[in-house]
Amino acid sequence: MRALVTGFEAFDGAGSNASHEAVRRLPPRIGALDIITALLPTSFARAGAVLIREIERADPAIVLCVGEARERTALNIERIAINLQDARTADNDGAQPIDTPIAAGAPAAWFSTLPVRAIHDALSAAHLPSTLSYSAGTFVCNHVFYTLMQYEAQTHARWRGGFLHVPAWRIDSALGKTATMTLDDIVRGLVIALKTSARLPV
Ligand code: PCA
Repeated sequence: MRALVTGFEAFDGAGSNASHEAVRRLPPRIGALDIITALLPTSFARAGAVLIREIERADPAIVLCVGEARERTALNIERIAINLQDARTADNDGAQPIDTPIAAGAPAAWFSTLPVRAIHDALSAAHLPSTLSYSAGTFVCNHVFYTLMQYEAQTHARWRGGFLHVPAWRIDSALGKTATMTLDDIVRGLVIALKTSARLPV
């Protein structure tokens, strides 16, 4: 059984992205689960196509997309992706869509198909800060999450997918943000989320 786990490029002037740093530290194998990782561009125009190409290549049972939410202080298990782009800053291509749908005429929202409650419970049992989140924002992460879930529905996929936002992991003086979790704990959280999704013992 394979899991595809994606992180994002740094964006908005930051030197790194906690999602990429955590994803690239995952072991190649977790129990019976082979871990395949990929880096997505922080780009409204390009990220979705890269994600779909990686899914087709990996033929996974689980797809977990991971992004950084600097202002958040816990692992945020995203429940719902919405059909809206409303960027407060430009993406890495300089694009800044405001008040536009991701896919005109498509459903307003899609739910994660990962076992979000079980992941939350498993993270809490491991004493990691975790919350069920009802908004992945309206920037590139939500765009990728929506694209993932719409692709799953349209292709009647056998895999299950979802999105997790992680906090920033180190003080970035240019942005004035303070890390609230260590990178080791973020990686530990991803491993627990993947084990729970694959129904492996945590
Ligand atoms: N976070 C951004 C996009 C890339 C990332 O890591 C977001 O929350 O939309």
